[in-house]
Order: sequence, then C-alpha cells, then structure tokens
Amino acid sequence: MKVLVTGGAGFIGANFVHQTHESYPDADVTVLDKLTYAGNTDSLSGLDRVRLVRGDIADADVVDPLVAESDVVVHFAAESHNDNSLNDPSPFVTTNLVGTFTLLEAVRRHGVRYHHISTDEVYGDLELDDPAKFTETTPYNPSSPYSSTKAGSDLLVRAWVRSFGVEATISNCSNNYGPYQHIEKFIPRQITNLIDGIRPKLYGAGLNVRDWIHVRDHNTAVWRIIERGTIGETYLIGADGEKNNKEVVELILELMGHDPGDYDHVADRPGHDMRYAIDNTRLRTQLGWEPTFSDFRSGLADTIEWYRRHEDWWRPRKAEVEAKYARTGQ
Ligand code: NAD
Ligand code: TDX
Repeated sequence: MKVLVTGGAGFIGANFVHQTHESYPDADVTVLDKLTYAGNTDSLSGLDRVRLVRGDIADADVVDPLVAESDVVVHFAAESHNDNSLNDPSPFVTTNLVGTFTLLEAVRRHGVRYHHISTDEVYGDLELDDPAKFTETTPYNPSSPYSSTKAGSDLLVRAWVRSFGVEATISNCSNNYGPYQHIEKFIPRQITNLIDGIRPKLYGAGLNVRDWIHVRDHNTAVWRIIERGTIGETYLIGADGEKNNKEVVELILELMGHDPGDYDHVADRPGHDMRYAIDNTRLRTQLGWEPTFSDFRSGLADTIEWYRRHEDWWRPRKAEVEAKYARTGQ
C-alpha cells in the first residue's frame, strides 16, 4: 500500500508516520511537506521505508505525480496555529484552502482514496455551562482565520465527494498533546518555559476548556476511518478529556516539581473560543474505536519526560517563539 502523508514533518503527521511504520510494515510512505517553520525533519529521523519530498501542497506540479502513484492520501498539512492566524492570515488561506483544493483535484483526476484531517474548531465554541458536545451534525461556526480556513477546506471535501464522486472521509479532532508538538502550542510551551526557568503563561482567566486527546489515539482513529469508514462520512475524534487551561497549567507545574500557583496571567487571545467538547459516539459505535490513553496525568507526565529528553529537538526554536509572543504581550 502506497501512502502519501502531507504535513508528515509536523506534530500529528510525524506521529502518524511513526505509528504507520510500527503497525503497517507493508506500507510504503511518502511524506510531502513544505518544511515551514512548523516542519522538522528530525521528527522523522531513524525511519527507513519513508521518503520525504519537500514541496507545497498548493503546487499542482508537485502534487499531481505524487498523488498519481499513491493508493491513499492522508492530508495533515496545514497552517495550524490560531495565534499566527490572527497576526497574518494569508498563509492560512493559501495552504488550508488552495492546498486542499489542489489535493482534491489530484485525487479526483487519479481516483485515489483521500482522508482529510480537520479540527473541532470548525464548530465554533460552547458555553461553559452548556451540557452539549459537538456532534457530526453541529452547524459550522468557526471563529478565527485558522478555523474558518479549516472549515472551508472541509466544505470543499464534501462538495468534491458529492459533485465528483471523490472517495473521501473527514475527521474533526479535538486538541492533541504528545511528543513532537511545536513549542508555540500551549502544553509544550509551558513545559519548555519551566525547563528554562520561565513562569507559564495563561491567556486571560484560563477558564477556557479544551478536550485533550493523546496524539497516538488520534492517529489510531484516523487509520480506523481509512480502513472501515464510510465514504463521504465525517467522524469526530475525541477521548472525553475536557480540562480548563488553568487546571492543565497547574498540573504541569505540579508534575515538574513547582508550586501549582507559580504562573502568570497574560493578554487574552482576541476572539478566544471558550470551550470545545467532542461526542465520539459515531466513532465508537460504528467503527469500534476506543482510546488507549485514558489517564491525562500519566500521558502528560510522559510528554514532560519526552521534552526533557529531547531538548536538542526544540531548543533551536525556543528563543524565536518567545520573542514572537513577547510582541503581543503573551
Ligand atoms: P503542525 O503545524 O505541527 O504541522 C503542519 C505541517 O504541515 C508542518 O510540517 C508544515 O511544514 C506542513 N505544511 C504547512 N504548510 C504546508 C504546505 N503549503 N505544503 C506542504 N506542507 C505544509 O500541525 P499539527 O498540529 O500536526 O496539525 C496537523 C493537522 O491536524 C492540521 O490539519 C490541523 O488542522 C489538524 N488538527 C490539529 C490538532 C492539534 O491539536 N494540533 C487538532 C485537530 C486537528
Ligand atoms: O501560552 C499559551 N497560553 C494559553 O493560555 C498558549 C500558547 C495557549 N493558551 C491557551 C489558548 C487555548 O485556550 O491554551 C489553549 C490551547 O491553545 P493552543 O495550543 O494554541 O491550541 P488551540 O488554539 O486550542 O488549537 C489547537 O487545537 C485545535 C491546535 O493548535 C489546532 O491546530 C487544532 O485545530
């Protein structure tokens, strides 16, 4: 089986490539990645049977021959950080919308199976006291340039399925944590801050809730959808991991041997979504998927250990990331 993984040098894509390498020894994996600031070839080191092509998913000349030789395309590549999308939305439109369009045209031309990776942020946010969770039929209501371009890309996929018969599935997952996550993101930023003696930074009051899932559980769900999912269907991926940001920061501090109150409140994110929550019933009941990382505390402890042991992986990026946050008072 020939698998084309876009964005395979990023956080979730790299974990997907590692898991595929472990669990699917017959898979022949090609990674297509532009190696933006978020891509890191070190995340793929030590893997044989993996070919890395540096290129842009919005470039049809690069995309077309790679898709033509593939049995399945798993599309992770994206501009993925909300804060960056508020500072400069332009690459979000090009990569998330034009890039997805370019891939869809290629899979249409060559009749290749396509799986589209997306986010729960396309549904907007929920109130803290609302018992509801997102389901596959929740109306789209994105808040940020990031989530709106992801929502647009999902809608392109739905249209290409209906209008052109493209064989595609979509998954919308909640917040991931685990190894190889860029240190601009919440959890690795605070872990690496503490390693550097910097106090963790909480946006606003820190009451915003995210529904945390370990990246390995996200990827087992993706493989399950590729193998058993119904063409044209959307599946929500989540592992019942709701926590507010304050609780997460306090737990990181405790696990790293600090007083749980040793953090700072900083400027809030404009338009900051309050709460995300996934109802994963369809994935569990129709596809029989179950998460394996049910204990957030031990998953977080392992993640902290990973960042402690892989300082060479993140250190070169730390000063630049913090300088960027300093410009927005965060
Ligand atoms: P990431 O930012 O860590 O990695 C993105 C990768 O895509 C990088 O390797 C980057 O170089 C590559 N890339 C960017 N633009 C490209 C282009 N034009 N052409 C080719 N490659 C390009 O992102 P991530 O956190 O691993 O997210 C992966 C996917 O999962 C995204 O589609 C994101 O929307 C989705 N998602 C992420 C989360 C999360 O918690 N991180 C949750 C749900 C869904
Ligand atoms: O320093 C910080 N302090 C802080 O309080 C940072 C970087 C973030 N936060 C808050 C903002 C969010 O409420 O933590 C929460 C998580 O922030 P991010 O890691 O930036 O993630 P989020 O904006 O929730 O989006 C993530 O999950 C959904 C991914 O980046 C997206 O790609 C995915 O679609």
